[in-house]
Amino acid sequence: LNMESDLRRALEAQEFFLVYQPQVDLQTGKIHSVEALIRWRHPQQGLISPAEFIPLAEGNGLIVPIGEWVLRMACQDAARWQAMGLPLAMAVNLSPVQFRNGSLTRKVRDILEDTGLGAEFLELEITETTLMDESMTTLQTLHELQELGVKFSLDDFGTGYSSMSYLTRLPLHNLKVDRSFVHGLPHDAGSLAIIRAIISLSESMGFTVTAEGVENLEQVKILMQQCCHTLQGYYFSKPVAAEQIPDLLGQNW
Ligand code: G
Ligand code: G
Ligand code: MN
Ligand code: NA
Repeated sequence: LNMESDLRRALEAQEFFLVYQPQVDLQTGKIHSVEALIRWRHPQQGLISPAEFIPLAEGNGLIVPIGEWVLRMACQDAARWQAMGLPLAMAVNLSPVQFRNGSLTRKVRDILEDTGLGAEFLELEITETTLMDESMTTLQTLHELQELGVKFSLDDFGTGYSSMSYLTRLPLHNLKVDRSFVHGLPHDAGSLAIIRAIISLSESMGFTVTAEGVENLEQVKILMQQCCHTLQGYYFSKPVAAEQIPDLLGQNW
């Protein structure tokens, strides 16, 4: 039983699929974007979580072709929704390893061209590890992608170790408050203090804020009071198959 060799064949064997989790704009109460999340249906073991196989794929480099497949499928779906008159933005998670590879910009450009999706509808979710990477390739790639017109969202914000100086150096558009802070709401004063600080910081720096892991109405109410821009979590919807997205768009929260 070797997950690594199974992972090598999984792309070709079409064992990966994407699910999409809605992101709700608090001003309108409507879904304005979705986050693409990869799943692996293993022929013997069933569903394997990306928390398990992404680190493995990062270690052996398979994250590069897998990540490219994710981008292509997600952009294809977003372009299809746009053709149906549903102008949803698409958020895609990128691994630091994809930035170090050197061909990311070219791949993103090709995929946008092939699918016809406008760059402004693509939001790349990156982590502090990517921003702290001092390699020339990563820095150059970040700036090339910015030139292309895609947006950057900083994922899991507040859980990294780094200083915050990188926030001024790089072209971010949105901060995603890590779900561990949202989980503390409404009762934990410390979590609330951190969320308020992140929102206040973002306002002064011109970033929007997404709260992830929103699970109940009390959390929604507090995040509204704090003027958080975007909410994501099981309260609104779990990640769903592409076919279910058009129906969810009619919902008004
Ligand atoms: O969807 P789920 O909560 O099981 O995801 C677990 C982790 O896997 C999260 O940290 C998420 O960001 C990551 N993940 C999900 N899909 C992708 C993907 O397509 N690429 C990368 N790099 N990470 C992903
Ligand atoms: O690291 P990243 O933010 O990309 O991870 C997203 C993951 O969070 C997805 O795998 C998704 O399944 C999970 N997730 C989404 N909404 C919720 C939620 O409301 N509560 C919890 N606990 N996890 C969630
Ligand atoms: Mn994410
Ligand atoms: Na996150």
